[in-house]
Amino acid sequence: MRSWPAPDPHDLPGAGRLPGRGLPVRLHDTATGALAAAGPAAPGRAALYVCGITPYDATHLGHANTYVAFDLLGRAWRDAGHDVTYVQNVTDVDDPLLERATATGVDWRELAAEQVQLFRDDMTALSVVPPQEYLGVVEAVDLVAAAVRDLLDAGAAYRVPGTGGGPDGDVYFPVAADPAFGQVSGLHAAAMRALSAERGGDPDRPGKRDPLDPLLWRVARPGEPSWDAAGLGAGRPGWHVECTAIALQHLGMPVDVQGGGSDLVFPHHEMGASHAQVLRPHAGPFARLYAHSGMVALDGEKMSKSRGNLVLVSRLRAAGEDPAAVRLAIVSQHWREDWEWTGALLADSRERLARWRAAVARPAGPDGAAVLARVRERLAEDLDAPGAVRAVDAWADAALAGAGQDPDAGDLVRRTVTALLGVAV
Ligand code: 5CA
Ligand code: ZN
Repeated sequence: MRSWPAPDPHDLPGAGRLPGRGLPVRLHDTATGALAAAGPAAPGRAALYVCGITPYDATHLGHANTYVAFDLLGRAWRDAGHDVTYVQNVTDVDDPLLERATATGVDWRELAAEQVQLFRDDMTALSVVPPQEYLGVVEAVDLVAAAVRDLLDAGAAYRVPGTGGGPDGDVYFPVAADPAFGQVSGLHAAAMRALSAERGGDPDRPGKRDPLDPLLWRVARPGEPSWDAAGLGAGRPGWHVECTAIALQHLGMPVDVQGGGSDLVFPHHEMGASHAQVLRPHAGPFARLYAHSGMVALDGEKMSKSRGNLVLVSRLRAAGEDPAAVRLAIVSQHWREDWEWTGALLADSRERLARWRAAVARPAGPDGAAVLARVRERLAEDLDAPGAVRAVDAWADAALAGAGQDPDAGDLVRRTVTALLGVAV
């Protein structure tokens, strides 16, 4: 699948475009609950997998928050001298997408194609650096089917009899097959079971060995899309194994960071990691670090497609909003915190952006190198973009008050903010 156009290389870090070099990045790891080094120790290749959208109701501010968060990571890595290999999927076949297509009388392929295009346009507008590999499940069915066959061959998959008139033979993954199961979320069984029911699992389905066992391959049902896969029969992939198969094929194991919103910790990232660890039993954990962004709320509730309380990036753009102000609103929040989208936040960001633009246009200001150093330091410490924003605020206030004699400061701060925060000033 086509991804989206990259920002102008001059607006990105790396390749000596900013003086000096960024610091090694530390991130909060969900699996350990502690800060840890993210990415290679010395400049090298950093492998990032971030779960992509299920293409309907794209792109709301919650989605945007997640992709901007991991874009900050990619930029900090580039600034530290790494080559970033970034892979992202599109869940273009899954129950909620099919349900929405049926409910609205649209072909599911058309719905997905139209929503993915909207997402591409929104990501481009938000200056998000595109993944090198952007893959839909439809394109990856063979890959996923091969992973499911491998699990069956390894004795780490089993078939379940049909229930409620459904066909026999849906394939499930026994969570007991992975000795490290539970390591990503660290949750107890009762919490796992509740989340499984809430987030696409089927803990009450009879015939499973463990209520938590997730679906790997769903045997074809009338009216549902299906693919004929050797050894599996007609059907379609389960959700978690899709991301595992794509990540293993395009990044290998371990990936440096597996990312997504915090609603993916369990079951999605727990199951995805277990699939990979069983498929490659001697390759260590699936990811060296699991990173999860906070949830964005609207009117006191998590922004979600099921609640319908959405603010769409495309609507803001259509209303004439500067995407740089939207991105600044996002980066002024800490990526791991839950936060609330409000009109006041956007208005503040608009005002802040205007102030920054006026400040960098001044003929002189306080030392720009100190701002670059402070922004790098804040980003390296668990992507503290709000700390970086405060540093730029302080500099801009001083510059606008006429302080400082550095004639290069405006240009350096403009390049710092554009390259590291991805906010075009
Ligand atoms: N296709 C799957 C991942 S393989 C999926 O979760 N798609 S999604 O469209 O539902 O979400 C895409 C990304 O946005 C996920 O990382 C999810 O955690 C994140 N996300 C969804 N809602 C919010 C929200 N309200 N706030 C922050 N992030 C969110
Ligand atoms: Zn995923």
